[in-house]
This record gives sequence, C-alpha cells and structure tokens, in this order.
Amino acid sequence: MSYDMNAFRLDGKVAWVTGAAYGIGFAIAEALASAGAKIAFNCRNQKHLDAALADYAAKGIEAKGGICDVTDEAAVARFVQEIEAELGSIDILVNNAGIIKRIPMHEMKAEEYRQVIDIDLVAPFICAKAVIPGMIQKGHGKIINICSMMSELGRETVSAYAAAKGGLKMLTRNICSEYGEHNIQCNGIGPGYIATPQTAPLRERQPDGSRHPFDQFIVAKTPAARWGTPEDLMGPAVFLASDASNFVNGHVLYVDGGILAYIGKQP
Ligand code: NAP
Ligand code: GCO
Repeated sequence: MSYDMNAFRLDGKVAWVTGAAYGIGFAIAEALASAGAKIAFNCRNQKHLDAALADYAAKGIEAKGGICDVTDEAAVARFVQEIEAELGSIDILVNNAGIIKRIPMHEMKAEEYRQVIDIDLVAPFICAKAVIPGMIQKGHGKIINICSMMSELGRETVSAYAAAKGGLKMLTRNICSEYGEHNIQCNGIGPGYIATPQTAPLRERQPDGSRHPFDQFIVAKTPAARWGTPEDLMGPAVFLASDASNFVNGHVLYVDGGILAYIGKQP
C-alpha cells in the first residue's frame, strides 16, 4: 500500500502564526504557505509589520498581517474575526509569539516576571481559546505551541522563561487531553538554540573578535556542532500542521540538533 504524500499538503487551510514578523514564526509561516496554506500573522510593532508584509510578498506569499498584542484578549478576538472574514475559519494556530528576559531571579522584578509569563504562557491560552470553538465546529484543528529546551531544562537568568515554557508544555498536553475527541491535535515544537534576534546577544562577537563564550558553549553541547536556523523548523512545522500527524497529539517535537540527548563535548 503506497502512502499518499498529499497528507503533507495544506491546500485550502487557513493558518495563523502569532508573532511571525521575522525569526522562527516567519520561517514557519513561509513553510506552511509553501505547503498550500493561507497565512495570517500578527505582531505589535508597525515597522515590523510593514517590513514583514514586504518580506512575505518578496517570497510570493500574500499574507494577512495585523497589529495585535497576543496578551490582549479583545484584540485577539478582533483579529480572529478579521482572519475569518478575509481568509476563512482558522484550521491551524501556531503560538509562536514570545519574549525572554535574561535577569538573575533574585534581581528580577515581579512585573518583569509577569510580563514573560503573560506573553509566553497566558497568550497561548488566549489564542487557543479564541480558535478552538471554530475548530470544534469544523471537526478538525491543529494547534502548535512553540516550546523550548527550557520546557525541560533550566539555566541561570531565565527563570520566568523556563517557568513559562514548562507550563506551555503542560498546556499543550492539556489541550490534547480536553479536545482530542474533537479531532484537534495540539503539539509542541521545542527548538534548540536557533540564530534569531532573540538569541543575538548570546552570539555577539567579543571586543577582541572572539566568539561569545555562550556561542562556544552551545556549539560544544550540540551534536550537530552548530546553532539551528529558523529553516530547520520548517519541515517539522508542516508535519505537525498536516494530516500526516493526525494521530500525533500532546507531543513536544524537539528540533535541537540533539542537544537534549548529549552530555556535551569534553573541553
Ligand atoms: P524573536 O526573533 O524575538 O521574534 C519574536 C516575535 O514575536 C516578533 O515578531 C515579535 O514582534 C513578536 N511578539 C513578541 N511579543 C508579542 C506580543 N505580545 N504580541 C504579538 N507579537 C509579539 O523570537 P524567535 O527567536 O523567533 O522566537 C519565536 C518563538 O520561539 C518564541 O516563542 C521563543 O520563545 C521560541 N524559541 C526561540 C528559540 C531561539 O533559540 N531563538 C528557541 C526555542 C524557542 P513584535 O516585537 O513586533 O511584537
Ligand atoms: C537562552 C536562550 C534560550 C533559547 C531557547 C532554547 O537565553 O537560554 O534564549 O532560551 O531561546 O529557548 O530552546
């Protein structure tokens, strides 16, 4: 019996990728568009939005973009209505928007901690809650939460981020548990260390021109011996957004070059 590779296609599907003006979200949206999906994305900054619309157009993608802060439930409801009016009801939600604050926990203000939790953990709840009723009505849906290695591991200065991403892993499992009977699959993607603006400070050249110590550390800890790129996440995202993964649910797919499996190269 041959396998119908059209299972990986997304023709006729509507995908909303949050925070997809650049970085990982942009690459995932590009991949879903390449598989046939119609794309909607949002961000908070008008300049980011304008630049992203040009970048999508340059790749032949007619993306619907909007200014929407994912922590604002009313703004999310309005943006979902706009997407449904212009593209149709949402088949695929990628909860990608996220921030990190690298501050030693004992120096972090509670407000700073709450801001990370709000964007990285509360907002995925808000966005999923906004699209699930439509998915139930349609009889199918895909929700992909962008987790992190910090869904599994901690490190200095990222307490709020690790707490949020650990919670996002469990929210992924709970959406799977609560809505699997409606043919809604909710999975996570756990990127390793990916070269985007978010990690740029960890890769900055030192004053003497040498590589950042953290850059050297990550390369030594990764069997692939390199940082990931947003492009490394494109295929896994298409898989989890497509019918090819209809019996995969509550899973976090780590796309990390093997770093979580490896003790690290001897110095
Ligand atoms: P990034 O380069 O900092 O991009 C983040 C995007 O999210 C931007 O488009 C930003 O646009 C948007 N955003 C931030 N807060 C938002 C909000 N409240 N409402 C709407 N949009 C918002 O980040 P990235 O590296 O691509 O990471 C994307 C996701 O992957 C994040 O969830 C991150 O935690 C996760 N991740 C990253 C890595 C990595 O190594 N890079 C690894 C694992 C997981 P505006 O500022 O214009 O809103
Ligand atoms: C950090 C990095 C990581 C990555 C990613 C790893 O400061 O340790 O920003 O958190 O962003 O989440 O999977």
